[in-house]
Amino acid sequence: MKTDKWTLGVLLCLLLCTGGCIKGQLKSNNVSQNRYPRSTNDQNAEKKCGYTFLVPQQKITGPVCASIKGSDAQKDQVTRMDLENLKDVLSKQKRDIETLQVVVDVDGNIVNEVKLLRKESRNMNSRVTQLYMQLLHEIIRKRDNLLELSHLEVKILNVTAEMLKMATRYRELEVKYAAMTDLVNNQSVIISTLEEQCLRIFSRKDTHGSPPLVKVVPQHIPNSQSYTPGLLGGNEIQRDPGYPRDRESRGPPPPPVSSSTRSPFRIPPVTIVNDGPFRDCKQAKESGHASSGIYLIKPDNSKGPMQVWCENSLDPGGWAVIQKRTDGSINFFRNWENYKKGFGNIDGEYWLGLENIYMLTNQDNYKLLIELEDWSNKKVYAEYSSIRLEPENEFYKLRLGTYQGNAGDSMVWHNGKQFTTLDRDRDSYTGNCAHFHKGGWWYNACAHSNLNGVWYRGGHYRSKHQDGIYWAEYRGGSYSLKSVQMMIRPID
Ligand SMILES: [Ca+2]
Repeated sequence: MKTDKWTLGVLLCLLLCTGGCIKGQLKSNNVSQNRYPRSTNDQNAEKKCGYTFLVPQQKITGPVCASIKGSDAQKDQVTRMDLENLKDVLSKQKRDIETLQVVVDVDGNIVNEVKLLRKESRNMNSRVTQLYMQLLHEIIRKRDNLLELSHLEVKILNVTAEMLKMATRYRELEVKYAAMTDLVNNQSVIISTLEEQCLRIFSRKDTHGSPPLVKVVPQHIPNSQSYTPGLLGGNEIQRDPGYPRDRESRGPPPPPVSSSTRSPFRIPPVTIVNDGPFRDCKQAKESGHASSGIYLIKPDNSKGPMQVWCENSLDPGGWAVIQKRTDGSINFFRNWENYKKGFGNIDGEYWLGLENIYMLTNQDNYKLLIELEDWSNKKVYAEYSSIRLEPENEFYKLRLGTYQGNAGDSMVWHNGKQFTTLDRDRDSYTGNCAHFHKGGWWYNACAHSNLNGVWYRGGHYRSKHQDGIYWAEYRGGSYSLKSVQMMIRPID
């Protein structure tokens, strides 16, 4: 043992001499284990420590060998181990990284999916918002509709209530009307009685201060007052030999007319002839126009043409209608200017106009035919051999020739009289006859004929004045005719 200790002491001394400070603890039989590498920086070099080994003196008998190669190999061996360890660590970390990469990849996909989902979510949100707005809009609209509907319902209820009130009122009025009708009927009977008494007492006497009345018992009353269509042959006109024959009534008589409102005249289809203007209807007919209708007529010396209804259904045709009443559709209570220029419908009720009649009747010798029909569809006529009007400065004074016909002469009293309207009084009466008789006419004081009066339905009318369409010598002043027609034609 003493020899070994010595050997170790020598070795340590050599190490101190050649390698500096070796930190460590020397163990027996295991010197190379866990040596630290030599420090190379100066700081460590300054901290070199020194050891003093007290080595027992011994007697060296042989050569001493010192080797430092063993420690360098150990150092290299440590480095490789570290590398291996490091490699292991690295490989482990690499695996961890790969694992993490996989995780990251998976997470990336998830992120993308999340992004997509978020985008979809945003789209869905906007869509939901849009739908929500639409829903709100729809709700508002429905609410408005409901409000409107409720308003309408309220209105309907109000109207219904109003209708019920009106219906009740209507029933009340019906009752009142029935009572009034009874009263009127009773009064009519009384008035008729009184009229008859008056006629007997004051026949042909005019009352002072009121418009003169014409006699209501006509001279030319039909043979049978109670008219029966079957007995008298329908609506055929009673004629004398001079009466122009109705071409369409030749042959068997027409069936009795049941409707009292049927037009008394034939209603031809409205023909509008564009030829012309003609001098008059006679010239138009002679030019080949055989149908009745609206023609353009321009008399000599007239300023312009006028429209006239030319009636060709009566022999010999070529009649220019200057006045026509059929249904009360036209108001004839008009002023001077209206009567001067004319008014109404050419294919219905109309007045040709005083100026036009004046122009026509002064270009040639004309005759006048007046056709009358009562409410039993009986037709009569009055024809005058000539007709002419004087100019406006003479207030269209009427110049008539001699009468013939079966209606009675209710115009002779008006011959030589000027025309009177509600605004131009040229009659012989102290008042204005046009006011009392409700139309313009060649009034005397006042009228035996009033063909421009008020169209009353049914014949006998009740009015304060004699203002119906009457021909006194036919049905009297209190009977309003159903239809009348005044026509002129040049004398052949
Ligand atoms: Ca007068």
